[in-house]
Formats: sequence, C-alpha cells, structure tokens
Amino acid sequence: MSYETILYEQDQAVATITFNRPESLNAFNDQMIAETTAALKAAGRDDAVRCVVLTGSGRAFSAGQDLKDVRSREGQFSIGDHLRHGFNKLVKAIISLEKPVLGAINGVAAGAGCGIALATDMRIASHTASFILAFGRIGLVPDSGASWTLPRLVGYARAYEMAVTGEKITAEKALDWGLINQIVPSEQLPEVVSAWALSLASGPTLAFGLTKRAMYKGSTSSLDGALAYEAYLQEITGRSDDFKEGVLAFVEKREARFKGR
Ligand code: LHQ
Repeated sequence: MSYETILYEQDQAVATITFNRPESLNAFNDQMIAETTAALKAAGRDDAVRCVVLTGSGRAFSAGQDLKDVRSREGQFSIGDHLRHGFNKLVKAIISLEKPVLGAINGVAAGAGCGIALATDMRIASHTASFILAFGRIGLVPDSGASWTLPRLVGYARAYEMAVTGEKITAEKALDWGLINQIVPSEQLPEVVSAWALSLASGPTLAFGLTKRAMYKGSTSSLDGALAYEAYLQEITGRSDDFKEGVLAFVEKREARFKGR
C-alpha cells in the first residue's frame, strides 16, 4: 500500500511509521489519521513485523489535529464524529495491536499528538521532545485517549495540571513524571530506538502482545478478574513454541531464539 502523509518502512522485523507533514509539525489531517490507522492495521496483520515504531519527520512528533483544516471546515464539521471515526480508531489501533509499539518522540507532541504518543507502549524521547496537553488552550477537553492514559501514567493531579495549564512538559520533566522511559541526545534517537526495536522484535511476540492485553485489562479489572485473565492468557503462551524454546534455552544455558509464536 502506498501512503502520502506518512512513511512506512520495514527493517528486519521492525516497521517504522513516520508522520510526514513536517511543514505543519505533522499535524493530523483526515488523510494522515486514516493512513496511520491503516498502516498500524497492516503492521498488525504482517507476521514478519514484530515491533512497530511511531515517530515524526522534522522537528516535531505531532502538533495534533490540523487546526487550519478544522478552521476551513467550520460549520460543516462535528468534532464528536471526527473523533469517533478518526482519532478514536487510531488510538485503538495502537492499543489493540498485539506487538510492542515504541514511540520515538523526536520533538513536540501536542494535543492529539500527545494522546497518540501516550498510547504507545514505551516512549524514548530526544532531549528536545516535549508534551503539551494543548486542548484546554483552545477550549477543548483532552481527547485521543489522553483523559484515560495520562492520569494512569502520572496521577490525577499532574494530569489535571497539564490539562488546565497547557504547559509544555520538557523531556526531563516527562522522565521525572514517568511519561517516558528514556531521554537521549536527538542525534542518537534513531540509533537508540532502533536498538530497542530490534531487541523487542526478537522477543516472544505472542507473549509481548498478550502482556499488553493483560495490562490494559488489568488496569480496569478487580484482582480476581486480573488473576483469572492471567491464567487464561498463560494457557495460550504456555502452549507456544517460544515458551518451549525459552525453557530449553534456559536449561541449555544459551540465548533463546524466539520466533514470535
Ligand atoms: C500547525 C499546527 C496545527 C496546523 C503547528 N495545525 N498547523 C480533535 C478534533 C477536532 C478538532 C480539534 O482538535 C482535536 C484534537 C487536538 O489535537 S486539539 C490540539 C491541536 N493542537 C494544538 O493546539 C497545537 C497547536 N500548535 C502549537 O501550539 C505550536 O505550533 C507548538 C507549541 C506545537 C509548536 O510551536 P512552535 O515551535 O513555535 O511552532 P509554530 O507554532 O511556529 O508552528 C510551525 C508551523 O506549524 C506553523 O506554520 P507556518 O505556516 O506559520 O510556519 C504552524 O501554523 C504550523 N502548525 N501546529 N495543530
């Protein structure tokens, strides 16, 4: 499939999706929302892909919704429908993708761009990255899942502070608050993200994918519910080739060679 607003590249078992509207700081128009969602689904269906990286071209990760586009459609546009048919599907495509999704946060992530960054499983940020919950600045509530992900990551008070101040959270503060996993100098971001992604892609992909499911479900269930769901999922991973290989590699005192199934 060919895309116009994103780049889709595959290196070994890692697919990288790059938002590619740098002139507007990778703001999302309808086409970029649809293409990103389609690319995530394609990566999900492709057994040769075992890790997905999301990043932006130029100096931003993404400045969120393309506000110039919104302005040009004033009066003919339902924001609720736009979310239901657009960003909500994109965010769900990240979260339901049963493979690790790494955010390579190369610059500012604002509004829906911040929501999308927070939907990734791990975030490696350049020292120039920042996070802005810009919605309140234009009279909106957080969307793209940010009202759900952000308080879980940083706690209610910090999440609410970010929402009502619209303040820019620097990479250092984001690390301190638990919004990101690591900061690297910007010139090293591609290399560090690639090392992470290749390492995740050589892991037991079935288990890594189901870990994501377990954690999301666990965050909204009772302890009993979580224990039952773990037992259910472990029955599945326990029958996998990767489990057999993992145990054998342990006994033989060597590195496991996982196939992802
Ligand atoms: C942009 C944008 C942008 C278009 C920079 N759009 N061009 C969902 C459903 C429906 C409706 C509404 O919203 C949503 C969800 C949301 O995402 S709401 C939040 C939308 N995003 C924002 O409010 C952030 C707007 N951008 C900014 O505040 C700044 O651009 C940041 C802080 C991200 C970066 O500031 P600077 O580094 O100073 O860059 P800049 O402002 O000079 O931007 C560079 C260019 O990018 C500029 O174009 P120009 O032609 O003047 O050079 C901007 O107009 C354009 N741009 N964000 N969201």
